[in-house]
Amino acid sequence: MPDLKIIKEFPDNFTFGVATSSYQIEGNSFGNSGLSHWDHFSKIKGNVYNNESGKIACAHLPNYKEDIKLIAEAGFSAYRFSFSWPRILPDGKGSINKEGISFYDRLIDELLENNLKTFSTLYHWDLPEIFMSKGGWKNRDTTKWFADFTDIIMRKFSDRLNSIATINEPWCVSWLSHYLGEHAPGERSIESGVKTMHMILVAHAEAMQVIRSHNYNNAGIVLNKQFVQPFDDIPETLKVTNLADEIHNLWFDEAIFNGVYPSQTLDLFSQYMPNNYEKDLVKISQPLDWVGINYYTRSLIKIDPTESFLGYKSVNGDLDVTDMGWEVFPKGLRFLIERFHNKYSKKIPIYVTENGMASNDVIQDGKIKDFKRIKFYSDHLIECIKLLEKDIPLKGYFAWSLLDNFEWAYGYSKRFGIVYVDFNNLKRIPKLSWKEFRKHLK
Ligand code: GCO
Repeated sequence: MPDLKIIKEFPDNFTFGVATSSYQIEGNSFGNSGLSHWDHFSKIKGNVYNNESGKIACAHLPNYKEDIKLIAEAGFSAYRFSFSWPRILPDGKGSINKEGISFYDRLIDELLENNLKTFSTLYHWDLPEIFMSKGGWKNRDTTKWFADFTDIIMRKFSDRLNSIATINEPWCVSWLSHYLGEHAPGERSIESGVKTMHMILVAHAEAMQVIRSHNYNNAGIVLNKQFVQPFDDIPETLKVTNLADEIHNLWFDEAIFNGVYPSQTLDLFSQYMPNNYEKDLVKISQPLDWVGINYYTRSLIKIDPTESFLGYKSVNGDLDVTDMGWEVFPKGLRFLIERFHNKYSKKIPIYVTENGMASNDVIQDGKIKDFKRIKFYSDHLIECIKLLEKDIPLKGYFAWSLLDNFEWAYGYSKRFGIVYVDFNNLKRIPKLSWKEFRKHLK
């Protein structure tokens, strides 16, 4: 039987938490929220499984106390959540929705009362719908509006936030959403993809400047990393594997920590880059207090002549896959963090801000026996221990996710939670993985 005994090997000051995001759990129809571009995207047939949306999601708004109890009872010491921009500013800017402010006020107070550290994110993909007609993240003005939104968060909440992340997963916000078209706004254009690969980092920089103007000093960014390996060893494959590594990983690392973009990708992107992008790199590379790494899987990179722009596609090898079809490769987590640590800042604290798996969970005799998930967590935590043994400043680990929730284009068909949600009646039922965390965290 898999277990999470490994937890006992972590130092006492290591932070164990769970993560969620606003649009995936809150329920956008509650609390007078404005619409997000995900509300728009999910209305268009074919974008989201079963035409589902985040309208109700886990109805976290009316149930947040129960959800926080589940975090505290399992023994976690931190909760990673995000602020919904349209919930606070239904028109993206201008007048504030009091109910939105009141919700986060109560949420944060409830977390603190339960001795949970508040790890917040400013942007986990819920762009106010109203900005879509203005070009969304392609428009530099959006980065300024994001700075204004950041200022509101800082004024209202920063004294109660243990940690602030600017952007969650810039690769997903840009490439996945504007070139691959899989996420809102669903664009499939090279120009949009490239533009947003830069603009989202400008947004990060603008937000950081606002955060610093409030003398706040525990701020960072959350990067999703993909472990890429060549499908075969012909030179052309090695070349495109480096390109994939740059687009997924090094584009962001190099810009944020070295103030440059990696050359192979920049050559390919250059004709689409915004004017004077070099100037922005100065503020994009301002110092951070920590970095968050989200890790799920590896990809094998294979030459694909039908992909005329990049020339490759990602394929699976022969490893076990999760319900998302993603290969399980725990070593990749260690490799990516170690490489990051050696290449960039040796001192910057690192958090695993997301790690987890989807499985096709079912209730049997009132129980959800998600043994595969327990093993997944255990195998990845073993890699974290190895990092600590090398004195790498890994400070915490957040399981994705507290609840089964709105898994973006997959709707409610993919279950990532350590707590099962019955989407017919919104009842929460802790899975065995939740119980296993509780057993070893308490
Ligand atoms: C992410 C996403 C989550 C997803 C998770 C599983 O930050 O990648 O933030 O929202 O649900 O990654 O796909």
